[in-house]
Formats: sequence, structure tokens, C-alpha cells
Amino acid sequence: MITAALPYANGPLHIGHLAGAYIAADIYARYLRLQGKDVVFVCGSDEHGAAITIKAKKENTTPKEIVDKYHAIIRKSFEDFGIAFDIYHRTSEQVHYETSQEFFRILNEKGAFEIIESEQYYDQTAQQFLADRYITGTCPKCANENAYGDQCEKCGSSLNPTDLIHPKSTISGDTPVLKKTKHWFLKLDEQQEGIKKWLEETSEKNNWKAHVIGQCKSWINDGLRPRAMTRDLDWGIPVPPEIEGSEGKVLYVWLDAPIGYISATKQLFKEKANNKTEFSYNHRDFGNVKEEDWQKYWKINNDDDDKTELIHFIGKDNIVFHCITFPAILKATEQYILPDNVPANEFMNLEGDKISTSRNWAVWVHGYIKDFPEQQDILRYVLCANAPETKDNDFTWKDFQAKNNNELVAILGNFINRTLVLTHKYYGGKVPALH
Ligand code: B3M
Ligand code: ZN
Repeated sequence: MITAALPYANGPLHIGHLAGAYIAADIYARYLRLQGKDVVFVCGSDEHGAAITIKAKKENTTPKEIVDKYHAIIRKSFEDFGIAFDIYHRTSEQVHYETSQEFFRILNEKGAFEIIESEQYYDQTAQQFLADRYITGTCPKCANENAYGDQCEKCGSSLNPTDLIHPKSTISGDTPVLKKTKHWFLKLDEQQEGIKKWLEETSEKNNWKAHVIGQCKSWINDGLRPRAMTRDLDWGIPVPPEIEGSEGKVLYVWLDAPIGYISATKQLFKEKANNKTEFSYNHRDFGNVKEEDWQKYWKINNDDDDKTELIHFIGKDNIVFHCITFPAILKATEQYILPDNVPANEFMNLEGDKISTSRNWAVWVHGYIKDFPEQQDILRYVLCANAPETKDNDFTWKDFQAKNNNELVAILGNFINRTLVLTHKYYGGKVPALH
């Protein structure tokens, strides 16, 4: 079971995405398929959270318009680039709403949550609670006047909204007030020992990358704290309505997004069982399958011969969610398997600068394909040869040119050319049998 991070549907796909997760995942999936292994490779668009609503506000439109627009662009980029997912799904689909709400119910029944009341910033004019990113103010560390409620981009400090001096709502411009609100918190503190043990054993057994397990250990050593799994927002998956106090609350995007891997797998088997391909592709023959066969890839199965291995390909900014929060959620259900490996990559920079969608500093995949039609493999090769596996790397056009001219054309091209010429000259164009 191979998953690749679900990109936020708030902008097009760029080379940083490809280098961070998708090329590595694609190579691994293709490699296992060639070995005849039973591989399922899923991905889809992440369509919830403040990343989407902020973009909608910026483009003066609705979140729905935003996700529809970028889901289509991203899907097409993956397809044109040749990433061989079995399915490219999206988190606005019905099956995903049902699956996520079902998880919430199970976690609630198993006692994995506690309800905590806290004070959060509220915009009285807009009459809504403010996500961290909707609050700006002066950074208490470096006095930058445009720091966000979760982070100061100037000095890099991570912040809480209440740390900001002179907080301001970016929606109305007002000074927000503190107002009480209740949320469902995942009791990560109670899972500290279990997660720690699982991480130690699994990372050792499967030889996890040093920077991945390093980050995990530092989270564990700091001590896990309860983490809010709901938000006061009008964009997201509603907390199941029969649960008391659910009104106006939606699931935190980092609760629903990884569940998207499971709903994508469900959708895949639904389509294969019914010979349809709405979201799925035909990279392999699934044979005669039933809708419920998705469970084989996700549910705990004690039959040793038939065990699934779960591998998450992600970028390094998503490590905590895939190595701590999501495993804690899966574990709490007592029904699902946990990841065997999370081979996160580091970042690919562009010409010495951090790639950024909001600053428009990126090589867009759809733009590349337009400028270099049918030359996907050159970019694939360059991003692969220069993959940021153990440290951040830099993409430059000079290096792209050099790798193309010196390696692909001069070395590989020359090798193939000589082989063909000699085969024609001495063997009539047929590769001779080995002696
Ligand atoms: N959408 C974050 C990102 O694009 C997030 C990944 C979700 S994976 C379940 O970096
Ligand atoms: Zn600062």
C-alpha cells in the first residue's frame, strides 16, 4: 500500500512537489509492480483547511471554485508527467466524508478524545473564529509587523495567535476578541509510550531515514500533548451531527486528509469492482475484485503470509502528521495497520531560493510540459539524479542543461547510438544471442 501526500488544491503542481514525494513514490510503485507484487498506489487532492479558504479569499471566489479549479490542474499535471497512480481521488467526495465521519465516531467511542474548552480569537464583525493564518500582528521576537498567528516568516519563530502584539483579523481588519470555544482533542499524551515503542521498533526494523526518525524523536522527547482535531469553520467535514455539541464544528484538515488515503482506496475498489474509471487508472490489472477488498490493504490481518506493508511518501514538513498523529489515530481504532516506513524527502530549492506558491517562485509542471513537450523524462531524470533524499538540494536551469547535455545526450545517447550502429553493422540489426 503506497501513498503519496495529498497536495492542497490551492495552486498548481511544481517541481518541489515532484522532488519531495511523487517521483520517489512512482519509482517505488513501478519497481514493485515489475516484480509482480500486489501494489496499490493512491493519491488525491486535499481540499479542506485554511490553505483553501485563504486562497479563495485572495482570488475573490469560493472555496469550491478553488478546489475544482486546482484539482483539475493538478490531476492533469500528474497524468501528463506520468506519475502512475492507481487512483487520483479528492477529499470533497462523498465516500471521503463518510469514511472521515466514521473515523470520528470510532475515535469518540473508543475514548480517544477529550473535550477541552479554550479561548480563541473571534472576529466580531465577520462573526467567526479565526484560524491562525487569519490573524496578523507584530512578532514578539523580531518586531516584524506582518507575522501570522502560527508563524513569523521573517525570523522563522513558530507562534501562537495570542503571542502576537496588536493582533488584527485579516478578514475585517478589526482587533479580534478572545472567546471561549470547545474542541475535541486527541489524547496524544496517553499514547506517548505506545507510539514511542512502535516508532523505535519499526524505524529500527525497516531502517528509516535518519532525518525522519530524528524529527520523531525530538517530538517524543518534548512530550506529546493533546491536539485539537476539530475547528470552528464553515469549510470542512462536519463533526457527525448526532454527537452532542457538533454544531458549527468541522474536522481539522489534518484529521481528514490522511484518511483520504483510505477513502481513495475504497473508491478504487468500488470502481474496479464495477468496471469504471472515474478517478482511477489502468496501470495494472486488478482482476476480479470486490468493493470490500480495499480492507485487505488497510485492516489488521493476523495471517503472516498476507500482511500488507504501508509506505507513506511525503515531504519533510509533513513528518509529524504521518509518523505521530495519523499512526495514533490508526492505532486508537484498533482496526487499522500502521505505516512500515515514511521515507520523507527534504526540500528542493529553485535557483538558491525556497520554492513558494504564494511568492510565485516555482517551476510549474504544466508550464514545463508546455515549454518542453514530451520531454518529461529529462525533468524526471534531473530531479531523480539530484533528489533531496538526505538534505535540501537546489534545482538550477544551468544544471538541468548540463545534466541533459552531458549525461543524457553525451553518455546515455552515445551508448545507445553506438549499440544500434554496431548491431546494424555486424549483426544485421538483430541483437545476437548470448553465448
Ligand atoms: N496537503 C500538506 C501539503 O501539501 C498536505 C498533505 C496532506 S497528506 C495527507 O504539504
Ligand atoms: Zn519574527
